[in-house]
Amino acid sequence: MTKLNVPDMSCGHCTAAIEKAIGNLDANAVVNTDLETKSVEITSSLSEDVIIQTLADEGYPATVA
Ligand SMILES: [Cu+2]
Repeated sequence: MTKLNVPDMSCGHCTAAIEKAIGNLDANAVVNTDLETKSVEITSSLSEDVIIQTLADEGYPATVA
């Protein structure tokens, strides 16, 4: 499980975009977003580096929590 801080995640559109981007790469990924803490927990076969790069490409820079 990878836990990330995603400070620019601010609404349902953001969480949907993040879930979709990860889901496009790993259909079996489990993505739990939390707007209150601006954090995302991802359980996936994707590497942490790939996940962070994917979120950055979507416009959501992320750091490991
Ligand atoms: Cu948003």
